[in-house]
Amino acid sequence: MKRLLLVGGVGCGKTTLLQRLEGRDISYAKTGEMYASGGVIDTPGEYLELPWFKHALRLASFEVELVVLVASATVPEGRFQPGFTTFFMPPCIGVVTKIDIATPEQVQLAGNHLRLAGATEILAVSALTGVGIAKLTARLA
Ligand SMILES: Nc1nc2c(ncn2[C@@H]2O[C@H](COP(=O)(O)OP(=O)(O)OP(=O)(O)O)[C@@H](O)[C@H]2O)c(=O)[nH]1
Ligand SMILES: [Mg+2]
Repeated sequence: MKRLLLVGGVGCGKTTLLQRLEGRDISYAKTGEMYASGGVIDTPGEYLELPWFKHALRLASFEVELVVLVASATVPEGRFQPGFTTFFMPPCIGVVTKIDIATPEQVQLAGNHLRLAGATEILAVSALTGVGIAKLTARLA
């Protein structure tokens, strides 16, 4: 798997997605600080949501090959500013999570927010059921 930086709002599903990508058991654990697992850097949602943490995301992005913007399909408002990806040097893709509990319209809306943020491609997954994970894994290989 490529070296990744996972970025997204609080509770959008970054850590659960990482557990799924690594084939580990799914268990909820609030992320309290930025940490690396294998080649993947997982970040607390607060790093995106609280302005004074944002520089830490940019610094971390220098360590990775790909930034993954993660958005929950259940959150109707965008968590990323338009053009947010200009903040990063590596390419940025978008992943819509929690599609198992969302309508197709919600999935579409979350994907639109990610596109507006600058994600060049969007994949939709459920980290809980595994839907879409094979395609994402192939993209990240
Ligand atoms: N139904 C459903 N729930 C999910 C999915 N992914 C995550 N969740 C749930 O969403 C909640 C938050 O998931 P986390 O993976 O901890 O979210 P996070 O983005 O790492 O959150 P922070 O660490 O706070 O930034 C947990 O209760 C997960 O079980 C999914 O694909 N489907
Ligand atoms: Mg987390």
